[in-house]
Amino acid sequence: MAIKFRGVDFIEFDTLLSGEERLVRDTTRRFIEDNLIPIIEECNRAGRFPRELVKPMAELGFFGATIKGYGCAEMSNVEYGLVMQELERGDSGVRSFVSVQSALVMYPIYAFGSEEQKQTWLPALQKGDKLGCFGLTEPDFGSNPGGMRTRARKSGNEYLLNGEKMWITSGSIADIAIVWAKVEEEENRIRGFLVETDRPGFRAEDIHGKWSLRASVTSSLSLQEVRVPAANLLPKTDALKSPLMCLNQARYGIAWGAVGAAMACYDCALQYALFRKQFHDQPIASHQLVQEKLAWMISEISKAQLLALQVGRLKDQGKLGYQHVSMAKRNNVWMALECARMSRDILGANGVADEYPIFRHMANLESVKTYEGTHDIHTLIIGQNVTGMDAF
Ligand code: TGC
Ligand code: FAD
Repeated sequence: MAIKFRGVDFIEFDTLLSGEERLVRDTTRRFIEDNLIPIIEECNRAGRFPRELVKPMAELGFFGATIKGYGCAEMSNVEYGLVMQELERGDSGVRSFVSVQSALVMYPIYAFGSEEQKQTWLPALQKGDKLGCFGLTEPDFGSNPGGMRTRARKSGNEYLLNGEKMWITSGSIADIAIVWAKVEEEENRIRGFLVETDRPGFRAEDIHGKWSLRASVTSSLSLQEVRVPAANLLPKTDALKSPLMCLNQARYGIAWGAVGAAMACYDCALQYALFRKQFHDQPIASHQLVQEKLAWMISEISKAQLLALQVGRLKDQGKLGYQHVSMAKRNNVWMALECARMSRDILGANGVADEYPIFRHMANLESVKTYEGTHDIHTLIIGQNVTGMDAF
């Protein structure tokens, strides 16, 4: 049974959006319907990133969409959020790719880079001519990136970088890596570096055997005496706060993206329940317990839409705190994962087959729950904000 996505709007959410916002959302939805949905199950089976979509996505302005100038689309944050929602309705791995390129590579260059660095990299990254990755996590430091071991040592007019990064999205396909390292000459203060991936001593190796985000490239990075010019230091980076500021951008996109994954699962489960008959020749949608699941999902999706929109409006007004982003990422990813599990249940045995998108979304969302700050780390960020007490 072919299931087409019809959008999910129980509470007239669309009336809260401007015409321009709806246009951006609908354009992205069509792009995903026409270009990603037909190939995503094959990509997922093969563990293949659909690289052929990079250029078309660049042309639609998805990369660095909220950046002013440098050829970027200059979308509002709400428009960008709606793009992320539609991308993740297709697949979390493709949304991840765009998140990394935009929020974790272009944003730090824009926010912390010199004018020369911006001119060199932003237009090329926007066009998809160059791809980027973001190296913060290390084998022994995930939730606690402040403990990182990667070091930069000044040597004349260069820095020498040494260290290992782990679980890096787009690592082996990147032309440029944003690498976070402690600078020995600055009392081990964390700074960001632009590292061209063809420099001697830089190696990226893919992590295989993932059950999740199979359409996304995930790699480990090794840096051994990698020399970069001093001009590759991102000059305005200053301690752990700088990479955490990048994470806010990406977490914001995930809060919207998760709504898209939940919508995909709910819509598929609803259509299936209306069509599948069990007992007395009645559709399973007529049973109370199935309706309870559908009612839970549509309620939670509606609340998550409102949370994402409010966070987006605050961001557009310059009033967003990182605790707000944590709440939206934590709630919406949890909600999406619960929707995926309930939807899988409604499909019975068919729920485990990749003829339907649900299991893929469910497996993807397990990573989304972990990366960009685990669910529990966001609990602690919110807890710290409301109590003033650090429980990390
Ligand atoms: P802590 O002492 O709390 O904070 C250090 C300074 O930073 C400030 N701060 C933030 N600033 C901006 N945005 C945030 N989100 C911030 N969180 C904290 C803080 O106020 C402080 O400022 P100041 O002026 O007092 O110095 O730092 P901590 O070492 O105790 O760590 C706090 C903690 C645990 C919340 C943080 O380390 C954390 O968020 N850990 C999670 C790590 C994480 O999310 N890693 C993600 C890696 S990238 C990734 O997963 C990409 S996935 C691909 C995709 O997106 O699709
Ligand atoms: P850990 O930090 O070891 O946590 C393990 C468990 O312990 C979790 O349940 C956690 O919540 C819990 N825990 C940890 N500390 C505490 C505490 N103080 N109190 C209570 N519970 C705690 N990183 C990048 O830098 N760049 C990327 O592009 C990137 N892409 C990724 C792509 C994928 C597919 C995945 C899976 C991860 C990616 N990551 C990336 C890494 C990701 O950010 C980390 O996995 C994440 O931050 C968690 O770190 P960890 O896996 O080391 O888990």
